[in-house]
Amino acid sequence: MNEIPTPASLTAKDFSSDQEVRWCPGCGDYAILKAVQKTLADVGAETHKTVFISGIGCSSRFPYYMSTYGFHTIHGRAPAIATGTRLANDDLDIWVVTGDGDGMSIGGNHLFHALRRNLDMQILMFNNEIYGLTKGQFSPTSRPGTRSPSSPKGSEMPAAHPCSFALGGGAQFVARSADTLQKHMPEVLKRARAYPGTGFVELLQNCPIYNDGAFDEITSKKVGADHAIYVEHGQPMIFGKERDRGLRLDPRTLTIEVVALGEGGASEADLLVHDETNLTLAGMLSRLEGPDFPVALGVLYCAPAGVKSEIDAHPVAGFDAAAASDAVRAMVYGGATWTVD
Ligand SMILES: Cc1ncc(C[n+]2csc(CCOP(=O)(O)OP(=O)(O)O)c2C)c(N)n1
Ligand code: SF4
Ligand SMILES: [Mg+2]
Repeated sequence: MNEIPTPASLTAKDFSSDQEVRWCPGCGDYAILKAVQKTLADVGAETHKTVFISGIGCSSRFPYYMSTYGFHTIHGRAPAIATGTRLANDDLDIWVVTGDGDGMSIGGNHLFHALRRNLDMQILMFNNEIYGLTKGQFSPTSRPGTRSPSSPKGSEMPAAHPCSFALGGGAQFVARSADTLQKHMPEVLKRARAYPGTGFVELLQNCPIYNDGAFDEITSKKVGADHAIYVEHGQPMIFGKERDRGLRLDPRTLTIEVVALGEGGASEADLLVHDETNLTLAGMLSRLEGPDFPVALGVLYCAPAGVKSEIDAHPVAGFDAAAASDAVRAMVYGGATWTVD
């Protein structure tokens, strides 16, 4: 049991638990853990008012390493537990941690409906494009051709895109960052936390054991600027180490194209300007990928605040959260339990 420090003194370290971290050396999960702990300290979060709820996977071990409340639940079901938690306690800051397998395979249906409901919580999807915990099988987000124990000749399936999936489910806040982006990630996480609904964040995460280097081009200090575009509301879409390329909309085909800036090329005035309230634009950005396009990082979509959650819009008549939690407590401690030694 960890001590509960007073909020005024909380640092990133105070959000770290006393549990031994069991991720492999070099796993991107460490960097995400660090960024989340920093985010919570920065925003003045309180350990006893924060809960991390996960499914199953390497990523889903996350709650053990936080000195907050936590549930390590069952495969793909974290959104259901988080929904119940939200209904029972309006005061908690709720974070769901899921993986590309947990959230997009077995938990796809649950995740989809959680996004539709838009209850106030953050959902972080650690996307390493592989099933890490079960020794490296290809996942729904694995790129075609991925060789793995379950696809020895290379996966033939098209890759699913978590941010596109989230937008399709009606998510009101959708963003993307990556494990090594220690300045970018906390800012994105803060935006998700501040959003008064479900903040969905895809975090590109390196698995050095089973899918090493999947995002090297995007996160590399040397070439990352050529393979990623950091979108910012109200700013023209420029990228490249020399900031010499941009994204332009071809109005005839309604597609995004990469253009060179400067002499003989396009000018800044020709470029798309990011509008994070534009759902159509967010959909296009969510699908950009290499080698022809940079991957979009940042807040892709943030619906104008005031969109009501399903619960706000359709309150459950007569729902009594206290009575419901008493009933659950009575069931859990009601006799048919056992002790595991
Ligand atoms: C009902 C059920 N089916 C299958 C499994 C096996 N299983 C455990 S974790 C996992 C996939 C995890 O992948 P992901 O969510 O991407 O997490 P990662 O380990 O990559 O972080 C699977 C298939 C399980 N534990 N329970
Ligand atoms: S298998 Fe991959 S995702 Fe899992 S802990 Fe090891 S490096 Fe991280
Ligand atoms: Mg995974």
